[in-house]
Amino acid sequence: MSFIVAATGNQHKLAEYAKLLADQDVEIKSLNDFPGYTEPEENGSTFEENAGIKAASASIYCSAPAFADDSGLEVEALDGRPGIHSSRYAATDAERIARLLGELEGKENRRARFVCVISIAFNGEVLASFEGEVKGTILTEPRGGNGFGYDPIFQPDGFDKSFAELSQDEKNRISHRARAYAKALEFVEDELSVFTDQF
Ligand code: ITT
Repeated sequence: MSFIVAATGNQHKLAEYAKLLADQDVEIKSLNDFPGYTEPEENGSTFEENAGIKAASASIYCSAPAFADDSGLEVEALDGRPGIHSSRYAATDAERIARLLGELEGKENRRARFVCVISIAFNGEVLASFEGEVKGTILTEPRGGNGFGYDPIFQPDGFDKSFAELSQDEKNRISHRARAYAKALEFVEDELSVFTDQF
């Protein structure tokens, strides 16, 4: 296998993957290397379905093995919302955070988890999917300027800082994405070539 495509239009995710993959013997390309790609509609009803849709579509367009992640924040007191709708919850990160904090107002239970499912595909077929999670609590107001999305209001268990107060390296040690990635990496290194021999 000569390279793998990180199929995400989210530059923050891409930056996290670039860091995670830096030490590995796997060349990573991004969708920026394949101009003209139109992202597919994420019309699945689970993280896994949506990750598979994104990875399969990119693997066809790029004629290469591709991985994608679908991720989001599940809040207990909101019956798991925003979940797979995390990126569509409002127009901007600030508005998404404001909406979530508003919906949690007056609720005692602030438990939540970030979930990430990474799917790996080739020739339009999903070969494997891997899930990672990190549990924590939702803060009452945003803290910190690093990261993206809901990071400023999520405090992982065992830390007294929000995800946005951690450095990228610290977040990459414990995040849902890093945990899914660690499982996916084993597959990429040990088994992907079985499927991509002709690549
Ligand atoms: P791609 O589909 O192109 O990868 P996206 O941002 O639309 O980019 P998702 O559909 O997987 O990705 O939506 C994930 C959303 O969940 C993301 O936009 C954030 O709002 C939130 N999210 C996921 N991982 C996060 C993280 O590590 N930190 C903060 N928010 C995160």
